[in-house]
Amino acid sequence: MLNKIKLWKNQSQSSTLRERIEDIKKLPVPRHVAIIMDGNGRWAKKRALPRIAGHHAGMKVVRKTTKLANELGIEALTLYAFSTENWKRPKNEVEYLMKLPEEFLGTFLPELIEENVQVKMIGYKEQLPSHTLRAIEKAMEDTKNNDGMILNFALNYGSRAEILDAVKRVLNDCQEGIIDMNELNEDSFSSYLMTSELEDPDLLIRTSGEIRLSNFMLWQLAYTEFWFTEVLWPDFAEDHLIKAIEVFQKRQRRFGGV
Ligand code: V0D
Repeated sequence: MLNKIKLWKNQSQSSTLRERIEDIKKLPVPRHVAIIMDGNGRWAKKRALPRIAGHHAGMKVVRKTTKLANELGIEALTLYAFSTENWKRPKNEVEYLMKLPEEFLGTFLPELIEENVQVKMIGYKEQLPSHTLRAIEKAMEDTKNNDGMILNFALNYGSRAEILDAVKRVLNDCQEGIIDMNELNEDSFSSYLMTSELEDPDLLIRTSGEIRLSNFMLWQLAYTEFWFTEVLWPDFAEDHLIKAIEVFQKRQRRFGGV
């Protein structure tokens, strides 16, 4: 028995990525995966590079992750790209970050269209530089008829502010007689959040060894499985997303029966 287990383990470890992808696709995959892409600054520091070099490397990983998620049949991928807290960073770093959507889309939008991906965004658009917003809105427009994976960027997003705004709009709708207070429940409240068109995430991934939510999707993550890794975002590779989903599927097999 011990031998058998050992043999099986060895085989599984020597499986190619291709084989592991095919195995994952035989079982239900998480429909919505959310990722807190942390560790770009630390990655750069380790290499004595400026922080922006870490952000640029991280952007390339966004592309690779999108491609694999799409191939695995994941229906929605939400990426936390910029929080409402990130404005406190040095001005030149923020300016650089705000150019990344244009650079990303300038390079990859044709491929995303080709792959039937729909680009979406959650977060407060008002404070974004107009050049950033323009690029994102063009991408949303150019991909709005696609019906494949949703690639949802959380940009200038904060969850407590999102919930408070939802509460204010609910109160306003009550006052105006648009809804009755007694009709308000978890489902109808969800429709006031920025994620109204999305299902709640099934799996949350956070890189870089921090074990906290940092004001990300507090309402939406109530029943979500969490997977944390020490890996820094620019080092996040196919192998890590595959591992996270393998763990997710094992947990589902263990607890899904009830
Ligand atoms: C830096 C790691 C892609 C996290 C990934 C403005 C921090 C690379 C986008 C992007 C960022 C956003 C919207 C869109 C297309 C692409 C992005 C930001 C930061 C913040 F429609 N990467 N990326 N946006 N980084």
